[in-house]
Amino acid sequence: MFNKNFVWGVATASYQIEGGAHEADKGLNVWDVGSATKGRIFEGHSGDVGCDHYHLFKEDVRLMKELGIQGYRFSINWARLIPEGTGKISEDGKRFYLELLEELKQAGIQPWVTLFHWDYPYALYQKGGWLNADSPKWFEEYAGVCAELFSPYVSHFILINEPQCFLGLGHSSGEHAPFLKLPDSEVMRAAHNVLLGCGLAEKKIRKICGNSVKIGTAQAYWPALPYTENDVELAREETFTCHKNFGSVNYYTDPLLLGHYPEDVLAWQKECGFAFPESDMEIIKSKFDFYGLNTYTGDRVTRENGKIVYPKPAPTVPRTDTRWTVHPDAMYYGPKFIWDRYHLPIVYTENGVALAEWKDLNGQINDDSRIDFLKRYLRELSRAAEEVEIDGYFYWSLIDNFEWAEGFSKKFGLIHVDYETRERTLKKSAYFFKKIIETNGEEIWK
Ligand code: PNW
Repeated sequence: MFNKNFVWGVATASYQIEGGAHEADKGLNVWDVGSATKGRIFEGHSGDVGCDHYHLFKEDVRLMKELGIQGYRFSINWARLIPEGTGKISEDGKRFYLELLEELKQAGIQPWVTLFHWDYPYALYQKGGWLNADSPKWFEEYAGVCAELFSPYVSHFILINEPQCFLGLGHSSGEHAPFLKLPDSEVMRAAHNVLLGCGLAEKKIRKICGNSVKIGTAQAYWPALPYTENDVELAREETFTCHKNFGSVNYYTDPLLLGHYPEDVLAWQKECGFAFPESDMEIIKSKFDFYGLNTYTGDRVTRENGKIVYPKPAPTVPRTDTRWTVHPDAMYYGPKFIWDRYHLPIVYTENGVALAEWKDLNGQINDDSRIDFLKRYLRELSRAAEEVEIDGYFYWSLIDNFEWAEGFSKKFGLIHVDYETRERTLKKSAYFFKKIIETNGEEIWK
């Protein structure tokens, strides 16, 4: 059972859907520049036009309304609003987001606004990006502008999306823009600046908005899962172990919410010669209203000869089109581990599935596997909701879109897009999601 104020929503991100990369005085971001670089993105795709949401947002809001969507999570393209990243505000950027927010208001849809979903202003990147000691202040200024301009409309601000990805994939392994492969000590510095930026932004938004908005982040969360009830504690411990990489949630949310880095991260930082003044932790420590989780699956773990191991999933375990396993109990154990550690209401800011699908000869997308995925994952989530507070679920994504390094080849949407005509078509799963919303989740048991 989901609580009676549960929010059923859908999520998107600016670079993945907007297009309009060169409209008006918009500044470039690292993805605009990166995706122009051959060889990095599947078959040379780019988000230059994308779903053309920049021009078609009214239609997209109309479709959301038709589906009964209650919350819409989208992100602001920093360089569309502030072309140089700091300083002058673009009139066109401001107009675009205010029109979108007005449209959502008319449709009765709550806006959940992500400030940073990876499209970092190129002008700031050229000054060192997150490695520059001023970068936390740049982010604070931007957050302040968004709060001043948009807070009359906004119910929730999500400061950042998935530091695990834009630091781990963007600054360490080089798979995502800005395609850097920095030494660990430098990535730690960038991560620390991101955390300082979040701490400053949280305080800035509170100062401007008081309690009129709720604040959180969205974390990429891939929990370790047990095979049996006997392995639950092992899975919990493994979920919060960093293993000298940037992928865990507690690397970021222990500092933000508990006021200190995890022990194993501190040891790793020391080993790499990365240090910071202790007073930074006071800036970083924040008061969030909810804990946003993006979960697609998790990895099963067990112990062999006293050591934690990740056995290869059996070939019978279903895989999605991104090859991720279908492990619905990620939505049961995952939120329980987070609740026990942080005691904050949980919101699923993303969950969804990519399928290899296409319009059939009758012009329909009969994505029964997506419906099955929703049932399986939401059944586990409803089980967790009996034990811990879960306040919302945002399906990723409203619409097929630019899936980063995979270009348009991976389709997560409830809505299909013809990338030549930009025509939208509701998939079968969209109608199923509509019924889920109408019944506050009861539809998943049918
Ligand atoms: C999230 N992983 O990314 C992002 O927030 C979205 O922008 C994206 O489209 C969506 O999930 C689907 O991929 C992730 O491999 C990308 O661990 C990769 C991973 C996790 C999340």
